[in-house]
Formats: sequence, structure tokens, C-alpha cells
Amino acid sequence: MVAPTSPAMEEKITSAIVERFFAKLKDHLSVDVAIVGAGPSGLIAAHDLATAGKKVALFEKKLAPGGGVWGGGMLFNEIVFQDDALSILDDFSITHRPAGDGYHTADAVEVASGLIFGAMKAGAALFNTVSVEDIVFQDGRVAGVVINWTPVVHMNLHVDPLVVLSKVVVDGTGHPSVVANLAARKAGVRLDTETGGVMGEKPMWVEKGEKSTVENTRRIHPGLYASGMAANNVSGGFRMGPIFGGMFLSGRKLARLILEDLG
Ligand code: 48F
Repeated sequence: MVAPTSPAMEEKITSAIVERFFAKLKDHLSVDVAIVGAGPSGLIAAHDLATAGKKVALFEKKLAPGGGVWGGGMLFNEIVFQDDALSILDDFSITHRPAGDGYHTADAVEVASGLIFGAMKAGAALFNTVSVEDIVFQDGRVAGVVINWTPVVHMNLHVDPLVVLSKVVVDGTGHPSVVANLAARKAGVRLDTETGGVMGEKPMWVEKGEKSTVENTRRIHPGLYASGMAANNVSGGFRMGPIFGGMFLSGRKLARLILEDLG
């Protein structure tokens, strides 16, 4: 029998996956912006930053990026926007329908998949099933993220993580504001909030919550920014429920601020 000259199909498939994945990871071990959490605000910021030519890596602990978008309100998979967020939906070619009085709806699944597709097409790299479990903190600033596979974290395995360095880290982790909490607790820094710490989200008040989501989107420590619901949790804003205009505008504002700061 003649020995095969090319690798077996099984080997070819496996080596293609391994080579491409490790090339992608290696190319993103040092980035301009590391975004923690691929919810709507993180995905929109990633899209805008990558479009502007920045090297962006998104780390999402779940298998499916998209955060709180998929389930709409209470699993009814439609979400609501105000007029001022429509241009962002249009940028991602996401269909929307008027619902009267300046409100609009969009299919939650189309929104989630559209934002993911748009961010990646713009050039952001997305590492899913990867949890950020710590930050890099050097010379008084947040300088990167410490990552591990989510199943490793869930199974409590005693496995050391890896590190990605970045000029800027974004806390886009939603309600728990994981990164800001790490900075306050482990690095012991004063955040740029009224109390110097993570203030915690207030109960629901839609109008105020929508406004404060955008207002609270900002740099909270050298090297660290907060977006979306994380920004509100850090700075003590009201909860807004299943309306997404503020989240979208937060992502866009965040990208603008980071671009101004990075130059
Ligand atoms: O919460 P989330 O959707 O982020 P957001 O951009 O949007 C909030 C809305 O979806 C909704 C709302 C609208 O009115 O209030 O809640 O603020 O997505 C946050 C993402 O971060 C991931 C999490 O799985 C989710 O997809 N995440 C959380 N902790 C980590 C993380 C972590 N430690 N490492 C990586 N990803």
C-alpha cells in the first residue's frame, strides 16, 4: 500500500483550527482596547473603535456573545429603541419598525446577531467562552486583563490564567461591573465616582436610567472605562429595563471618548 502524501483529512481539519486560533490569539496579546463583555454597548464600541483602526479584542465569558439582547423583555424577543438610537441600528443594517411616539422595535435575535457580525466585520477579534478573572495593574493604571476559559473558572480548576495587555480596558460586563469591582477591591484604587467606589445600581426609573447610562459612560480610572449597565452600576444610576437606546448610545460615546484619549 502507498503511504498518503498529504495529511489525513482529520489532521488537516484539526491543524487548520489550531493554527488559525493561535495566530488570532497571538495577534491580540497586546491590543489598543480590551473590552470585557460582548453585550450591546461593548459590541458597538468594538465596531466603532475597530472601524477607526484600533486593535480591539472582546472577551465574552459565555459561548454566545450578545449579552442581554437575545431574550428581549422577559423572553419576548423584541426590543425597544428611541429615535436617537436609530442611526446606530442603520449602521449595522438592522431592521426596525416604528411603534409610535418616537419608539421603535427590532427583533432581538436580529439585533444580537447583527451587532456581533458588525463588530467582527469591522475588525474586532472576539474571544468567547473566555472569562476575565483579574486585571493587570501597573504604575497606577489598569494595563490589561487576566483571562481564563470559562469552564476552568466554573469548575474551580487550579489552572493559572493568561494575560492580554492593553492601552485601555473597558468594563462592559453589565450589572455586576466585574472589572470596576476588581479595580476597587484588588488594586484598592479610588474610582472616579462620588464615593470613590462602585456605588451600585438604583431601582428602575426608565427615563433617568436611560440618561444616566450615557452620562455615566466614561473613564473611571486611568486605563479603565465603563460602558452600558456596568457604567450605571459603577456610578449609581437607575435601572432602565428592556429599552436599549441608552445602551447603544453608551457604546458609541465610549468609542468616541477612547479615540479622543488614545489619539
Ligand atoms: O449586560 P450586557 O448585555 O451588557 P450591556 O452592554 O447591556 C445591558 C443590556 O443588555 C441589558 C439592559 C438593557 O436595558 O439593561 O441588561 O451593559 O452584557 C454583558 C456581557 O458581559 C459578559 C456577560 O456574559 C454578558 O454577555 N461578562 C460578564 N462578566 C464577564 C463577562 C467576565 N468576567 N468576563 C467576560 N465576560
